[in-house]
Amino acid sequence: MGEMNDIFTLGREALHGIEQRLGMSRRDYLQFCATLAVTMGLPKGADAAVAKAIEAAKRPSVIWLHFQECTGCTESLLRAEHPTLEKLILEIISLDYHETLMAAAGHQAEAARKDAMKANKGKYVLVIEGAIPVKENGNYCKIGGHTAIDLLKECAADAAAVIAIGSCASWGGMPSTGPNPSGASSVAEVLGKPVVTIPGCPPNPYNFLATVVHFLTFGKLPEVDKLGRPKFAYSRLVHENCERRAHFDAGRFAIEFGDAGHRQGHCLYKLGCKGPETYANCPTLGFGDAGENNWPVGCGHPCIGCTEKGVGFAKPIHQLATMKNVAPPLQYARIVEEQGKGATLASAAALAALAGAAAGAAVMLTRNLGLSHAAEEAERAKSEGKQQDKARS
Ligand code: FSX
Ligand code: SF4
Ligand code: F3S
Repeated sequence: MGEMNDIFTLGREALHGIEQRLGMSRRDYLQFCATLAVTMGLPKGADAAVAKAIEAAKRPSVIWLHFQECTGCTESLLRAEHPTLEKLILEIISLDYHETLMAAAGHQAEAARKDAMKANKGKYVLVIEGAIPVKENGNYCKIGGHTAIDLLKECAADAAAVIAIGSCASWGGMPSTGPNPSGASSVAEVLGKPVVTIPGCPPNPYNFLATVVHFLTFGKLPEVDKLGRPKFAYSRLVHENCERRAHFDAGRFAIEFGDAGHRQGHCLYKLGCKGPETYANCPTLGFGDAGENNWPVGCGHPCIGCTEKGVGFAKPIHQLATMKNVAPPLQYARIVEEQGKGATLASAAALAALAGAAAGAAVMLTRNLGLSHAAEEAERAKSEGKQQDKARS
């Protein structure tokens, strides 16, 4: 009950204030905080800390720059229902510069950016959407007469935190697709230092929201992996949490779009699904608050690996994914571990035998999975031919 008490110790007045500010009921607000805390993988009770931080924190100033991209990142944020972007802008962050959403244009807009940077020097969060073209001295992307390279460097110099949102800003994304004529590069490459990245094309807005709220709650950005991705969102393969995984394990695959397997929700691996080599929380989080299954595989399309550098926009869409884990672990931890007993010779031998069998099985599995579409089709035609012959005789 400790955690329950925590969340209920939030002052009624504060909650009433939140009700007014965000236009959501107390219940919805607490639910929203709990969802964000769970998204971040925070321990029990953290929902209260999140709620208190949002309630009390001065809204951090956010400067949002657009470079080479499609604005899908912003669009996906606009589709986040809890809270709507409008509430997010006005109540959780102070979005002082955003080219798509601001009414100002031209010199007025430039002035707004400079003013926000000056007023919040060393404290603002800089969000970059889009890749930065570096070929021809950056001439492929200019805003207000400045190259994306210069704008990024200028705005990053006094930022408290830099977040690269979307795959374009995180690692080049779509604009960097070979032969990458403009030299589209990531934020980290241009700044020459690591930044937090929220890849995805577009990324899930909750991963961005959770990152900002983490900053608000704890005064620092969340723990990240080697590619700068928050671990709470990118530490599991899509394949690990996919609702079609049972079909994969049972060898039931869709072979082409619209076939019986596809209609029955079978695994999309043979259509090129990159879930087995892509780290993201899409299957567990879903998109657009439209209910469960609202993510690429849930809608019947293979994952293209949009969050994964070297996979999305790099590998052909229908190329088979590289399997990272083809076999289940050899051994699961016991629920109650016996103390003080080393492995006996017999158990070591049994384990070694198991390992051999598993390796063999893995090779077979990989071979089977590697059957080309054409070979599969030929096999199918052959068996159908045999059946027809049978029926005739
Ligand atoms: Fe588009 Fe964003 Fe893709 Fe890129 O999202 S959805 S091209 S990741 O930068 O606008
Ligand atoms: Fe899901 Fe794709 Fe893995 Fe199949 S291959 S289980 S569709 S993630
Ligand atoms: Fe992207 Fe794959 Fe998720 S395509 S949105 S990482 S399911």
